[in-house]
Amino acid sequence: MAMVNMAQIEPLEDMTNLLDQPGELRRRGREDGCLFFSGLLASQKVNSVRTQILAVCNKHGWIMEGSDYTKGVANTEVLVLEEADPKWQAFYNDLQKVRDFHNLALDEDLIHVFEALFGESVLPHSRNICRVVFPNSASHSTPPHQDNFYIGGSEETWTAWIPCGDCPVTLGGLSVAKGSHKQGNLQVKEAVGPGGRQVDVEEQQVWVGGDYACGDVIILHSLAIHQGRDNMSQDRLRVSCDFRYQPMSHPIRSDSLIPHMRWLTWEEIYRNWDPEDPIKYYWRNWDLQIT
Ligand SMILES: O=C(O)CCC(=O)C(=O)O
Repeated sequence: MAMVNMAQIEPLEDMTNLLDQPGELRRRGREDGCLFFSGLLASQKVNSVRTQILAVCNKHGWIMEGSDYTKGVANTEVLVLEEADPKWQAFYNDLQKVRDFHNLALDEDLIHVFEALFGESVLPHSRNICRVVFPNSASHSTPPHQDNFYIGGSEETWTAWIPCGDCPVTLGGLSVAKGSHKQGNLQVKEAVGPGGRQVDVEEQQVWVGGDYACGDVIILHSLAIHQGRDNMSQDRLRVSCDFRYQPMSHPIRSDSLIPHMRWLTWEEIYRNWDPEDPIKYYWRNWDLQIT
């Protein structure tokens, strides 16, 4: 669905300085349900993942012919919407095999943020998500939702939303309803767009959002309402990742460790990776409470 109206939007406020003050970081996290970190990730690393994702887009004919694929200019003859479309499935299966996409979720600086927030060891879920949003797809933007509906397990699970490349407001990006996690689990109804469900948002809700630069990360509590902004660019693909994290001591629902969409197994995803790659099955020897 097209994004819901956001009457009040506060700009993204950088919380990097709170990483040395975990008490204050947790207080802000508890208060707002989201925290933004400017330039947390090395932009070269994120850009490399972006280039690899766009190479898969190019292979599937989503990039304007004759253009430099790394610019992400969409083939305007194609409009692929997530999930139902078999073209999305074919693309997504290739994408899930990209090793550096999964490796980005395990970035040390990202893990450090969650260690500071949780005050204990971090369990990164392996069900990593990538989204590629076409221009002229506003009717299918990600509707306002809470991740806990999809993830289950611990409510103390947080999502890191990472734009792969600069993501000005015109390209879409993520907006979070500030403090909305305090409302608890909300009633869902059917909606068009990724996930296929939405929650209602109060008219006077204050949102957080704005322009993102490559390397920026916003993290949000599993009950925080958030939505994808419409991609209003003329011709650019919006590329982003969603990775999830929780305290290691909390229970995790088993599907959070299964490849997103369940179209492939880990064996299929790992087939062409280095057999000794340490990020394969990184969670298997950990003592987890899998439910
Ligand atoms: O990137 C988007 O459009 C929304 C991502 C999101 O909300 C999610 O995966 O939970």
